[in-house]
Formats: sequence, structure tokens, C-alpha cells
Amino acid sequence: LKEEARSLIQAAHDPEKLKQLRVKYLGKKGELTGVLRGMKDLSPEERPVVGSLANEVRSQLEQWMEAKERQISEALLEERLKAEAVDVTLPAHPRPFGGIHPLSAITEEIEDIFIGMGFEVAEGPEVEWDSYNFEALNFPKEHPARDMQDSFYITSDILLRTHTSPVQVHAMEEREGQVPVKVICPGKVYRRDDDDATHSHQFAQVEGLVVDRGISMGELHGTLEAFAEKMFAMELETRLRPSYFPFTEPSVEMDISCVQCGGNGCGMCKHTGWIEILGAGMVHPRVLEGAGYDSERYTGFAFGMGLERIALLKYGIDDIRQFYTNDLKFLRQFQSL
Ligand code: FA5
Repeated sequence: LKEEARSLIQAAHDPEKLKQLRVKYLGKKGELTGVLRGMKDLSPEERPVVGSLANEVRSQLEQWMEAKERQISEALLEERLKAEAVDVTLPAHPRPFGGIHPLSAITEEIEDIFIGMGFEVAEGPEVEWDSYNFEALNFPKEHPARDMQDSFYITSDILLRTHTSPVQVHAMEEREGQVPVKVICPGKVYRRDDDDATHSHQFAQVEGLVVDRGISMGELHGTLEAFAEKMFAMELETRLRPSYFPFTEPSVEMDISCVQCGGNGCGMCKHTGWIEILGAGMVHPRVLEGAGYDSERYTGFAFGMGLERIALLKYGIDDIRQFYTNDLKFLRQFQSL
């Protein structure tokens, strides 16, 4: 029996076969178990002899089976490793690279241009006090000009800022009457505007503020002209048109000659040859005084531009919603920025 079992165990090449052999010899109805069971029919003298022999065979079979089991599982592992081997010399799958979002690229470009002109970059909260977003900017409560910027209120005193102009007030307060103040403030703003090709309920602005002695409209115009030429990398015509903001006096809006048709008239500029890019003006004395600046000694200018509108012009995009829908085909066009 022992010899027969040995050659069968030796010949087994898979775990299933080994299991069958275990049942055949060592199972409840197995051959060796049968021998042990038959001991009751033996004479008392034979019993210890057969008993110890049977136990010896049993432990021998168990040893062989265990050894074989190990051998089989090692062989299986070896086989699997061979089959699943990774060829490290193969070229890797190309990983898709992300690109910078066109609005981030525009923000960085605008920051670089103004930093080059000596401006600092300041930031302010997107969740703002009504007093900073409106009152400190000379929009008293119930003032009709508040309708120009339909707002998302959180409480009666707190809202999502509707423009970046409140950062002007924070910047002046932080400087405690010191000059020069020369900051730009990029950031998100929110308005209850209906979304369409040129409007979004959330968009980005860049605010600019300069306060010092002797600042005039001349500095404002020159700064904005230099900015527009750098931004659009071409000689552009610019013009200032009178406008109204409660926090600047006088107030203007700046148009640039249409970047698409060079001022001859096309669909983009509604055949006027001009495109409005920002609002600006001389900081209202009441705003200067409210933020701790003596309006007899100092004057300042401020401007605020819509970032998406600048990006639409620069990249010739026809719908502002493209910036927010995350269409990869659209975004991939800017991968080289
Ligand atoms: C303002 O927000 C003023 N704070 C700008 C300013 C700053 C004037 C400093 C004077 C001094 P206005 O509401 O016009 O102004 O918005 C400025 C720019 O934001 C617009 O020229 C336009 O480019 C952009 N804009 C306004 N509403 C939207 C909108 N719903 N979606 C996208 N861009 C918008």
C-alpha cells in the first residue's frame, strides 16, 4: 500500500489529483483508515505491531502529500509568473497631459503685465459684507445703481460679491493712508444675470487701483492703453466713453478697436468697429475718505475688467459658456499655453 501510494503521489501533477489520493488513503473510508479500523479483529499481540506500522505509514503518506502539495503550488506559481511577466522594456502607454485652463492663462498674463508696470496683486473675500461691496463704494441702501449688479444675498448684510471693487476698499484700509497704492485684484464675482453667450452668473474680474499724489485721467488712459496693447500684442485704437459708476467721478468705459476686423466692422463688434472691455474712472473722493485717505492730498484711478470678455476677444471664442462646460475638445485647443 505504501509503495503504491508513493508512486501515485509522485505521479500527481495537480492539486485535484492530490486531493483524490488523500481521500483514497486517508479519508474516512480510505484504505489506510480501513486497516486501522480492522485492528479490532486482530489478536492482542498483533494489534500494537500493525497499529504502529499503520501510523508510521500514515505519517509517511502525509509527509509525501505535503511535500508534493508544496511542489505543485510552487510549479503553478512559477508558471503564472512566467505567463504574467511584465516586459519592462516595452514603451509605456502615453498618459494624457492636462493643460492650463484658458481663464487661468489669461489671469496670469494680466497679472504679469501689471506686475511689469509696478502693481502688486491683492485678494479679497468672495463672500463679502454689503458695506464693502456697496456702501463703502458710495452705493447707499436703496440706491438705484444697485440694480446694475443684481446680487446673491446670503443674509441682509452679506452677499456674494458682485464685482472686485470691494477689494479696493480692503487694500486702502490695509495701507492705512500710505501711498502709493498700486494694486490689481483678480477674482470671481457673482451676479443674478441670465446666462447667455456673453453673460454668466459667475465670472471673473480684475480690478485695478492706483492712489497717490497727482494721479489724473492721463495716467489712467496711458496705463490702460499700455495694457491693451500688451494683452492683444498689437497696436490698437482705444477710446474712453463717459459712463457712470457711483464710486468713480468722472467715470468712463474703455473700448478697443475690434481685434477681429481692426475697426472696419464685423459680427463680433456688431459692425461698430469698437469693443467695450472695462469700466474705470477717478476714485470718488467719498470712497477715498471712507477708506482713510485725504482726498485733498491724494487722487486715484480705478478700473475693472471682465476676464472672460477679454479671453473671448483674445482667443476669438464666441460663447462665454465654453469656459465652464469643460468640453475637452475646447480645452485641448489651449494645451500649448
Ligand atoms: C463693474 O463691475 C465695476 N466694478 C467696474 C469698475 C471698477 C468701474 C473700477 C470703475 C472703477 P460692470 O458692471 O460694467 O462694472 O462690469 C465690468 C465688466 O465685467 C464688464 O465690462 C464686463 O466685461 C464684465 N461683466 C459684467 N457682467 C458680466 C456677466 N454677467 N458675465 C460676464 N462678464 C460680465
